[in-house]
Amino acid sequence: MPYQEVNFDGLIGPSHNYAGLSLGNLASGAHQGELASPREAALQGLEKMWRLVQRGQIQGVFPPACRPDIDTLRKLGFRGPLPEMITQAYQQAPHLLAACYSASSMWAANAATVSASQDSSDNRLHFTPANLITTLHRSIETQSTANLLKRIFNDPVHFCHHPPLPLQASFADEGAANHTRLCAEHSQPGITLLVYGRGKRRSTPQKFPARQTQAACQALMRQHNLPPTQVLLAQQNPEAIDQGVFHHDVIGVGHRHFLMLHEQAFVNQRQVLKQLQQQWQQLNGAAQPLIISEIDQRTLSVKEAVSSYLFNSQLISLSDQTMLLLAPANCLAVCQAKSAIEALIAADNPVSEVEYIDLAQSMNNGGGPACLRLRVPLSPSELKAVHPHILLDENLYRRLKDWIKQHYRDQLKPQDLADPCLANEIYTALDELTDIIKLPKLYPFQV
Ligand code: SUG
Repeated sequence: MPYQEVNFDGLIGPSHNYAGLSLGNLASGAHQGELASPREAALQGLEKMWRLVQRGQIQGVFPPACRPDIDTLRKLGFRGPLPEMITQAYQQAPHLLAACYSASSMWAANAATVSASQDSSDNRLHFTPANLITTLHRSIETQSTANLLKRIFNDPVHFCHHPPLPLQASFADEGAANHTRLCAEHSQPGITLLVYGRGKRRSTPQKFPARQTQAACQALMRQHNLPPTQVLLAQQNPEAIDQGVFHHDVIGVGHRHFLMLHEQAFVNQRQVLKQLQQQWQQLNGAAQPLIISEIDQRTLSVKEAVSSYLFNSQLISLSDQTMLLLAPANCLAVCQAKSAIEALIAADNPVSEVEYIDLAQSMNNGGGPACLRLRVPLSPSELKAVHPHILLDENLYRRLKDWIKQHYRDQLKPQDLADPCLANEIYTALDELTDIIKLPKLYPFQV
């Protein structure tokens, strides 16, 4: 079996709801307070994973983080047995209760930055869990993500786990959503493109936070022992951030020798892409060109890119030279996005096919297909070292589907978080999940 890029998707947790927690993520703000369906959300996410298995991909499942996060509720000063803490939090600070209940670990693209063993000087795969310090609800994912990654990639011969970057604003880090690995083949060394929104330069967004910093990207590059000639740092266009591009993966996606992005993705974009081509040439010679498809503002405005989430599609290798675009169904409702996809398929590039996928529940919180997955490039022996029971096959797919149907509520609104029964329902569900995926004592309530 050759080297491959394996997607690990966050299984959408039973507390999925619309709490409007993410400033600068337009969908999160627009759907605040609406009725969510955790069951539908989890089934949509699972169907996406299963579709990729059916298309010949290896697909992993990350279990959700434990919610509510009792430890954080305690740190915030709520006391007593859990039902009491929940009541106090709901009465005094419902936004804090919502943060402690958020199912945001589903967006696995923000779980960590991952570097391939071919890119690192010690030939191991490197993981740094993202500190996600820009928002409270996401910052509380880091510790459980770090534990989970160590359980799943549990072999020091192949995998190296770093601590999260310092919990300080100048090291704000949102993981792989701002990271693209470009390579001729997965078995070859690649170029690491790291994108930040806040650096030394003056240009910063005016309305919304820049969630990734230049200093964080530099630290990741050092941690992962990446040769500087194979790394390129680029700054996100602050005007795009102010229009809702809170992560780079909302405006660009790359896979192997193909990069697709909006013309307004970066500051000094022409220069960045020139530099990228030079580094690519130095690494790969002329045998395999890097193909860059830049979509201009007239074809698709930044606003339309954000509403359709076209650039949050996944690119999947179908063969050496052809790729599938797994696009959010929202693209069908934005005619400029649909036309851009048709033009992309007709043009001279590896994208040969599109499939649309309905992820409406996650999309309403600003999470498209690419947000839900963490890409891990794995050699055959590295793949063998991965905890096998989270790799999706028909049996696991069916068991997870039944598990979701049995345990998830069909409807959840932010007020329902005050219901003390919800926490117990979730713990019962998660306890059973750890049996299914054979990860005993994963959650704090189990130890
Ligand atoms: O961090 N939404 C997530 C969406 C993350 C998308 N990921 C990538 N682009 N890779 C976020 O903004 C909303 C939760 C709420 O409002 O309830 C939220 O956290």
